[in-house]
Amino acid sequence: GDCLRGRLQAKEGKLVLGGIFDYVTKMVNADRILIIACGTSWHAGLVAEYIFEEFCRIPVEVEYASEFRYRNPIVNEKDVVIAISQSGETADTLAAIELAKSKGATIIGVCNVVGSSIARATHAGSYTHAGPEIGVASTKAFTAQISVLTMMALMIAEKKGSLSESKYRSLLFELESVPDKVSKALLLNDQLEEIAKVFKDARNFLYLGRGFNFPVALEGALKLKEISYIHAEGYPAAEMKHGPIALIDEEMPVVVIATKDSSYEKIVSNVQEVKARKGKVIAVVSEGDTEIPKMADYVIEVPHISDALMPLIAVIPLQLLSYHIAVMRGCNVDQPRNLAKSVTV
Ligand code: F1P
Repeated sequence: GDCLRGRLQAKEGKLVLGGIFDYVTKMVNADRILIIACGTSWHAGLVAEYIFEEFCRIPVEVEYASEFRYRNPIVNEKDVVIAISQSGETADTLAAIELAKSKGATIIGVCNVVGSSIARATHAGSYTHAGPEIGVASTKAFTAQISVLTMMALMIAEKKGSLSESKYRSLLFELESVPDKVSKALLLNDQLEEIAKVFKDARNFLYLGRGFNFPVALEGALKLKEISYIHAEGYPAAEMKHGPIALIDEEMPVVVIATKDSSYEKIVSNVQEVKARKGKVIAVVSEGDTEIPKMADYVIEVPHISDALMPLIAVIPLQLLSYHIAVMRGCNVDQPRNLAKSVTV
């Protein structure tokens, strides 16, 4: 039927498929993948863009459903649309799905709530099974969405032959190490509470990241805005020189996601640029890094993992930082003002 069925699982080194199995060929042969979502789910979609293009070599576009639904987009029956939603009830995402469907696209859903409106509106897909989000702001849904989307990309890449067998296997192997690494990242809690004490009265924050970590910078900024009401902006670090650099002075905390990957040397120079303007750098680095810790004011070490999987780990300290700042400012982290769990209008 027209609902989400089954789920993806890594079992004995192979991906076992549920409901999206019927659509694998369609996904493998897609001219492009269009991702639609809102808020945190949109950030998970941006991570997925990088992952799908890297692993599957299929062009990907990511759009805010809230924008897509009101314009006249070019969509056709060769498009595969992935709709991402924690609640499965977001009205903008639902309307965007209906629009894409009316133009003949195949809709794959990534939802958390079983039997939700979005799940029912899609042709097939996968549930994230992250459990209920107690608070309004999405946290574990983000990591669950990225995990599912990564497995989808691996499945397509395997069928397409766009990844070498050894790369495919090593990524699957690394995916299995994620729960342990997330547990380790959660042990950073006390350190983040201390950093939160220093910055709880800041009026603005800047978040920077490159590559797979750029959407993490956006998500870190969104989490801070949503639950602590501090103005925050996320930027690709390379874009800093095109504008946001003007904001940096000794009053500006700059969270830099600077884990070891192919763009590491570039992010080192971004940190230098911030320090040269006396910004306060809070750096998220890979365990054992020695270069950035020499320059940063505060250093948060996370376990190392391949760059494509780093968003799953790097977002944890940013969520904890927002949480502690919000609590210290007396904000209700579970029910932030003006926000609804499901935005149904
Ligand atoms: C999208 C979203 C959430 C945000 C807030 C408002 O929801 O923007 O990311 O935290 O709850 O809605 P969803 O479509 O993922 O349920």
